[in-house]
Amino acid sequence: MSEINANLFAALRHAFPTDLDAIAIETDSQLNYSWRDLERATAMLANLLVSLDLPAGARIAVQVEKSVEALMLYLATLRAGYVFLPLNTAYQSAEIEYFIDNAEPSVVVCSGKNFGWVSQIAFKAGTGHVFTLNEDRTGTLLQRAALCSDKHDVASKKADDLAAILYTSGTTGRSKGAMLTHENLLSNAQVLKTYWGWRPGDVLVHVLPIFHVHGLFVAVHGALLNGSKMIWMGRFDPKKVIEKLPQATVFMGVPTLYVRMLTEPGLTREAVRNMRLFIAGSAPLLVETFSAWQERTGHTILERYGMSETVMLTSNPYDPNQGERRGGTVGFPLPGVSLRVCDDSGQPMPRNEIGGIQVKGPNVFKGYWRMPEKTREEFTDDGYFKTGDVGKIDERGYVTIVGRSKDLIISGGYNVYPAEIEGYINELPDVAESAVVGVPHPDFGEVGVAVVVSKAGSAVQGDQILATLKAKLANFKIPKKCYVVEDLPRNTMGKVQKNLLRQQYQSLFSGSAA
Ligand code: MLC
Ligand code: AMP
Repeated sequence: MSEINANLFAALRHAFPTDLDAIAIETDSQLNYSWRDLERATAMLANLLVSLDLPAGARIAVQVEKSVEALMLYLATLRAGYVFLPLNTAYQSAEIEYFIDNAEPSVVVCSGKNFGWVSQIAFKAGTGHVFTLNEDRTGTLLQRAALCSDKHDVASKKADDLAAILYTSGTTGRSKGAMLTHENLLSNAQVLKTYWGWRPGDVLVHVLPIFHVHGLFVAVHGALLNGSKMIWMGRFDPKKVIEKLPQATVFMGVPTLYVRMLTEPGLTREAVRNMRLFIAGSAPLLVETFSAWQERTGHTILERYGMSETVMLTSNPYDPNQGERRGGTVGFPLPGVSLRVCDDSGQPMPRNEIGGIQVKGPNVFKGYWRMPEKTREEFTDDGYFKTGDVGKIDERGYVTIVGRSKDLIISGGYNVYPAEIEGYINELPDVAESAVVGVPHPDFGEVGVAVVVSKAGSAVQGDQILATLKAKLANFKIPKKCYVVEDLPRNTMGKVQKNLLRQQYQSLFSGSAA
């Protein structure tokens, strides 16, 4: 009996509509891509990868601006059976060097403007091939792929084979690569297709970056598995999104996108008349935003919760028969996901009591890349993954996230780990020590503030520290303010009391009372 090919691409390809000449992707620069274009271009790119004679399980690391061709490269990597490693375009050389050294990709694809420094890092790390891919469809990747055949048999994969590695920063030490399998991604996409009621005729407005779970997996797989057209935007512009909404039915965004769209007078009931579903996630959606959206548009945002290691875990119901969408909650565990709330000793907590969220299911990742110890630490003996999120489950089964045990700031949907930023600040010659805390922000939800103690005799200013950091780190990680102080508040054990700093700076941007 021949085994079924568990390659995620095979399932996505199977869902292409019969009419391959129909439009699959329409871009904001007026380019249309048919399903046949997707089929042919992913075959050519897959054939290019195959021609490189890469080892099994080879990683293809990609740091390029958002484009349909970048999406095709993702799909081609799956198709050829290799492992996709997307990298945030904001990452700078020290960050990229770490990822490349750690993941040892066989292929690196970068923007032409970064080829000099990226290729230097890659070749030093032993990468065999560095290609370029630019937003305007130029670069060596497409030049080489153009010479390849447009026929390709989808590589055979087992459910447990790796499809992607997503780096997530750590509370201590360096980033960890979450290893996601074909089964993790496909099972989650299939569950969401049913749970969110994807139907014929749906059209998705795609505005998120495609180097994280939200834009790359949740949004893209959702549309492709439904054979749905995507209206593809290179970057988020609230006015342009609102203009496109009448031609769409589904929108996905981080809370900041909803906050920004609400500032637009063009967001009216008329503009959303054809919309079926607005989905939010990646960061807490304020009840205030949830209610304002409901009032303005008549639509109730569906909030869901997930993470790089697990793809999607919970969702507010789509079907009103299953319950209403409740602002401030992330809904119910998705079908197939077991979710429990435990105390510090690992004992499950009664309903409504707050504890650590642990999860299990076919969507939960295989482990951290080359970090068996770290992987073991993050799983319980009975196989639950400790999310690091703190929450509760109410008597009706709705999950609410109330905080995080991990020291993490989520800013505009991007994760920023204070430990990483403090590490960079503490390395500066004028700095004795530092603490970075998250404070409320009206646009980004939360942003970092750095509090620094300088070395004796130094007159270093906060702005100078931020300027130095800017040259080293991704821009979204840069604290929005930096204060130089005499000393940091400590408890009797000598531990910095970040809660006091958070309180002190709480109203810096929000204007709310401390
Ligand atoms: C940009 N800036 C940010 C920022 N984004 N600062 C803090 N947090 C952010 N998220 C800063 C830049 O550093 C820059 O500062 C200034 O804002 C303008 O930069 P920009 O690039 O022009 O910003 P903009 O295009 O407006 O981007 C904002 C945004 C973007 C909200 C559109 O951040 C975004 O796309 N966020 C989505 C992230 C996402 O997809 N998350 C999903 C993760 S998956 P300066 O000083 O340099 O001018 C996940 C799992 C799950 O979490 O459950 O989904
Ligand atoms: P990432 O590592 O980038 O995948 O981020 C995952 C983290 O984002 C989770 O562990 C949560 O802390 C947070 N997150 C995702 N969705 C939500 C949500 N709807 N509400 C609150 N936090 C969320």
